[in-house]
Amino acid sequence: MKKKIAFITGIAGQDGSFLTELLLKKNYKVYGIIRRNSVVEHQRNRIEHLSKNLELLYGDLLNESSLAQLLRKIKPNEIYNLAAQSHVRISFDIPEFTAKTNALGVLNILQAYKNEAPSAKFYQASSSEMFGRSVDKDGYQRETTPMEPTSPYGCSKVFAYNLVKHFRFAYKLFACNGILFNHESTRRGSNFVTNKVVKNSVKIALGFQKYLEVGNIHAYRDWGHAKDYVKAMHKILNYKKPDDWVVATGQTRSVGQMIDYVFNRLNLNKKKHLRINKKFFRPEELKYLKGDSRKIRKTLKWKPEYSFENMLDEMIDFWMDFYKKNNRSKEF
Ligand code: G4F
Repeated sequence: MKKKIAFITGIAGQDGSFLTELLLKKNYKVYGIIRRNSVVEHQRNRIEHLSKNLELLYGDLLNESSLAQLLRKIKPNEIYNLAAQSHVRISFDIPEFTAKTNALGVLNILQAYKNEAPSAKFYQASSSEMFGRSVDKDGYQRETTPMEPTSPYGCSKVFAYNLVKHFRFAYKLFACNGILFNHESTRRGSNFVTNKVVKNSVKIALGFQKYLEVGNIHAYRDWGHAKDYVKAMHKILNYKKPDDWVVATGQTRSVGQMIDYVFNRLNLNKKKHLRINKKFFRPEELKYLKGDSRKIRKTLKWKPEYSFENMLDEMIDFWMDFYKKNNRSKEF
């Protein structure tokens, strides 16, 4: 049987690397684009253990002609657009770059898709950050919840989300949005709150440092595991019709509660080791996220396998093992 071909932007990130593993297991041929970077190794550390049936190419969402050329050559069956400036707080510092990449970049890849590979299926990494201030009366966000973004990142994602729907209806393309709530793992960048808390707490427990410094501990998030969430991406493109789907655990916890769990597991005292630093606050905070994922659970039979605790345990054990084996200066 002919191998299915997938094209992934953002392949070197947390989600791109887990999705590539999943698709390679399913016998896909995977192509991914990476941007030029002066230190090549930094871009590949999440995917360097994968090689057979994986091809990395240079490309950029801001360069439409290169995207068109690649899609013409590769002829993918499935396109996963995971590339983004994905850090919400940093989007306040570089709003223009964020908007160019996350909004106009999506326009570029949609144009290339429409013109060069219209029979492919297209997945857009949409985000629960799009909901912003908006929560339904029952305390959940779902596919029908209005969007009131609270950051340049959220605004850029709303633009892209709407473009995807527009291309679906205007040009009859199989273009879908996965509205993913926060999803974490040991591969999460260290400046996102879960991995930051876990790594720094482990270092405190091992005596390498004294404090964990964070921002707003009163914000609530619905945290799942990235490995579960990439399975949802694949299911979304393999359903009979294109649609938009919320992917979430349906449970919410504050940043403070997440820190409590990690500190308790490592026997750390908050009074002694936790510091609040204003520099990690955002000009406007998204205060509360809790996703209703009944639609994808019922229709696509998706459900998360990891619990919040299993996920944090995996991260704690991983970094404990890592820092015990390695000198702490050798990070990745
Ligand atoms: O881990 P975070 O930076 O993730 P955030 O902002 O919720 O965004 C993530 O999830 C979105 C889905 O909803 C994605 F679209 C997006 O790309 C990204 O993956 O922050 C989580 C919460 C925030 O309320 C933040 O204010 O943690 C709070 N926080 C408190 N102290 C901190 C810190 N966040 C970070 N990054 N660093 C801190 O020291």
